[in-house]
Amino acid sequence: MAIRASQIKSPTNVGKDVTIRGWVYRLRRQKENAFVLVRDDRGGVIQCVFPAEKVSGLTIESSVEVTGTVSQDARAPEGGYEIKGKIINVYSTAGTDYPIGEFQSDELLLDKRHLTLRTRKMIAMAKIRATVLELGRRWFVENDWMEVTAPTIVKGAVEGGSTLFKLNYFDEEAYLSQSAQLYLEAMIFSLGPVWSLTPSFRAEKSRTVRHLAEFSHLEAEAPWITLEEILQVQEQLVSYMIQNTIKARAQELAYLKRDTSELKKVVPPFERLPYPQAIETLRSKGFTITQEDGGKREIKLGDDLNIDSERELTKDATKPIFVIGYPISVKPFYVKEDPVHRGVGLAADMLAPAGFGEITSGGLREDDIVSITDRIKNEGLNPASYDWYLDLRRYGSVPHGGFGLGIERLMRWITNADDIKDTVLFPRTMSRVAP
Ligand code: NSS
Repeated sequence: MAIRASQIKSPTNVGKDVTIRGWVYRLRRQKENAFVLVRDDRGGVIQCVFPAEKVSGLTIESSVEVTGTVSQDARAPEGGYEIKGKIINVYSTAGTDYPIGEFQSDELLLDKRHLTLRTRKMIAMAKIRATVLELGRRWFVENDWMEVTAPTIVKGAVEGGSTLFKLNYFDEEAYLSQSAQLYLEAMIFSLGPVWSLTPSFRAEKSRTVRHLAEFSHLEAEAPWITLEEILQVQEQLVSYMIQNTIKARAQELAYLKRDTSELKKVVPPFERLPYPQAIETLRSKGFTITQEDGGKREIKLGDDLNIDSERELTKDATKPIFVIGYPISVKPFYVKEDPVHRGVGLAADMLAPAGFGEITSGGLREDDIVSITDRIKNEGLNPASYDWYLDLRRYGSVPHGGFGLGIERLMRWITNADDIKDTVLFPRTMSRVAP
């Protein structure tokens, strides 16, 4: 039976015959011998040595099955083991024009993403991503949150109309979901604390290193929860995901040259920074924002935070910071207004340290039928489209809340990736919907 490279590299295998299946990753021919690096189906690589004439027609990325004897040789790359090849079966000889080599433009790598997935960088990313997702699920399971699935074809906006993707749904107008939140809100009445991992879609018209048109959205919602409890869930969840990822994926993070010593510090509690204090800090640093007419002015109370202000607030932080109590004017219709401090939203965003920016957003939901109907109208949305959602306020409304976490935003921070596109296998952006 074929085994993987990592299973082969052990002193106990020396002298034994093994079979490995994979793809030709590198090929170096010398006069007598050829050194064939085979990559197995989980990205492990081992050198196989053959008499040169035995592999004369072999090409990079051909699929092969190699049988041979394991030997230890300090000169062998990838850990000092190699296979002295006896038999090579070629499943399929790859064309000699395999487009991915050592030096390619980022654009070409994205155009050929289906092949770029075979690079070590993408294999490392994919493994870290799988671990991050596994840990997110595990945290919720261990803490008694129930997994649910919400639809991604919907009738209404959650996060504003401007980023909605329209869809012709059997001649009816529908949209791709921006967030599962409204559906999770419906579920808490009979299922208690729930969570979901679904794709969310945003027609983001700006090209940035932290926006995708389709992203993996981890969302949670619970009845009778306080804002402080929502923050605690988030800091525990994020710390758990990070601490266990850096343990489980130390090798892959090292490959990506991610120094994890900073990430080791990410443990609860995270700082809670009241929004007015955040603005005050920015003002004390003379922070300005660009107005619509291109002019600059000093940031003031009432302004939303953008990536630049988030970077300024977190540049010296080692842990994420929660900014709490944003003005409701900059937050969506569903955010609950503080009954004591009018105009203040009972909502918080988690900002990752060192300028990675917002990775979660959440808070309490407006649970009063009159207030939420007004807020829907004020946002220019049609309450009729939200009638089912308003039922949740008509029949046994409860204080409740939750949050959403962008998996790729978290991944970008964990892996220190320059661009969010690096954290997803097939990225979707304003300028890219293929492959
Ligand atoms: O728009 S959010 O800030 N909030 C919501 O969608 C809530 N309805 C979630 C909830 O409470 N259930 O998005 C939440 C997070 C945000 O903090 C980012 O981490 C991520 O989703 N996000 C994105 N990631 C990548 N690309 C884009 N375009 C994007 N938009 C949001």
